[in-house]
Amino acid sequence: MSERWWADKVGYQVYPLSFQDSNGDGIGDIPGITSRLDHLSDLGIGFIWLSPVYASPLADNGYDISDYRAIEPRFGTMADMDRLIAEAKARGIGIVMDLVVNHSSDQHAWFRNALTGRGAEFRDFYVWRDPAPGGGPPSDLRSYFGGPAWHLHEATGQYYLALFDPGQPDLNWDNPAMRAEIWDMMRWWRDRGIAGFRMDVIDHIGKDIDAGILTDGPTLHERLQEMHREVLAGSDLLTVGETWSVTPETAPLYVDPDRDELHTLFQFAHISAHWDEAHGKWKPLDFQLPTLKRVFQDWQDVLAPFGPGALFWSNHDLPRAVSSFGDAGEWRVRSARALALALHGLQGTPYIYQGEEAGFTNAGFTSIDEYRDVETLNMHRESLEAGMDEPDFLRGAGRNSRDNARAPVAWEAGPGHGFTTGAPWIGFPSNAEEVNIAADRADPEGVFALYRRLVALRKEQPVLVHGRTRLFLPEHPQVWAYTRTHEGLRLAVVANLSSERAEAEIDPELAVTGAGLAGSVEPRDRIEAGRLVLEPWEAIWVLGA
Ligand code: TEU
Ligand code: CA
Repeated sequence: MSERWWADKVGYQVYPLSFQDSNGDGIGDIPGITSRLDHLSDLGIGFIWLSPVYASPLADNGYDISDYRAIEPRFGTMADMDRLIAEAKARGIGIVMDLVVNHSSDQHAWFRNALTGRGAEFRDFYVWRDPAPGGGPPSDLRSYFGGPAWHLHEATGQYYLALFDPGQPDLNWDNPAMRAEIWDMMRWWRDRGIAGFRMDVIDHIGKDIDAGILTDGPTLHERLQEMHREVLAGSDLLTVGETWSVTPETAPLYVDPDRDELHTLFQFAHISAHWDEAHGKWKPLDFQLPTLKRVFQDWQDVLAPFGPGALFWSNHDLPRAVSSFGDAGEWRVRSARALALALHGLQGTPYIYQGEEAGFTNAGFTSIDEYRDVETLNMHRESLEAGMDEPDFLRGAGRNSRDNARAPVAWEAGPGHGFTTGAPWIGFPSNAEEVNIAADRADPEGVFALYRRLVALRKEQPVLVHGRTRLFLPEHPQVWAYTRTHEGLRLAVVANLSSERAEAEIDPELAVTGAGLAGSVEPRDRIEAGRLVLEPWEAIWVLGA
């Protein structure tokens, strides 16, 4: 198989609402993104994953689309979008669009038509069911955002399905006319010159709702193969599916190239491993490094035969990397650097979430009034109704609410932080005066400087693209150590992911002498067998034979 264009590239996620405002309304927009392309080009990234900018009432910040072929006016115009694609391309940066097709908005023309009667032209584009025999919803299925997943439409006497917000009715993937519309829309975007699709909750499109099967349903892979035939075949579009449900057993079904489905996946095992079984992310568990290492290594092994997987610490649904996995206080900069070294040494395509390249922390919100996220606000209401007390909920939200990473990017110190000249739609992180892009970029030992180096190294060193990953010291509670080997070269990655000094016994097969490619503290050019002492959050990359 010939090498894919993204094999040695790093991706960068832009969350448009919070990246850069260009007109003072407090909402990030497309001209704002275009105006910041030089920052991304300095970083060296190969593509942007752009969270949704389509027409939308923004009930779920754009993951509720009312017109797939229009741009939300609050984000700009189609001409702005074309200009972003062209200006990015001129800098060697592709635009990967977010494809949100498990559901549309309830303001989409299809759904509005569907409401006009049981026989309406687009009625069957959505999932309708009669009430249960004794009345009430067809099942007791709950929405991911809280509350029931079935919503009664009184005028037509049936319930529609919405697995997320009631404003996000699920599309009916069993309807071939609906699928034909989606393929057509995807071809339309493909032909505008985009670089790929990130596919929102794509593991849900084969659901069998009457059997209670939401993910990995009976028709999922058939549908993905149809999508490949209809849209992707013959193109060099990058496809990455968001699949919370994927397991090591089911992953090959999506990414085995012989099956013609997707190139790669976002899987979340390293995230959900730290959530409480019953309360999920609202009661986060303490971070356990041995668990994290095992999960990452398993996925390295699973995906190695199929091409690069996706690597990430954070995204717009998750807290900030340094707040979850690092030390957001005393060791903020150094721990952000160590986390970058630990992740970017792995096999796969790293994704940087906006602001991560400057070591941004969680938002630091302390009152429910500061939150905007529909999931957080619903869970707040439900948790309090269920007897949780307010401070307890706010503690969980402070760690894991989606708004932690949705606070606007602070580009500089001072009012508006270079993000807006107006009032931002959600508050800045509480430390934005000190923690911002300009302050970090001014520091040659800052987070950005290291990210830029790691992005460049991926293009220079084939071992980073092709090397097989081998884990050492799996039970060590502080140190993550692995090697990547390729054509007689060995890259050793050794990272102390803790705020205390660490000691480790280095195996001869982990030891290496050669070039110190990068480090979070002083670079070292060798790792000797025997006892090694690492400073807090010290991480090193050493390349040798
Ligand atoms: O997220 C999928 C999803 O399941 C999330 O709601 C996730 O469970 C949660 O955020 C983690 O607690 C995707 C998008 O990334 C998210 O922003 C959307 O809200 C969601 O789909 C619906 O489109
Ligand atoms: Ca704006």
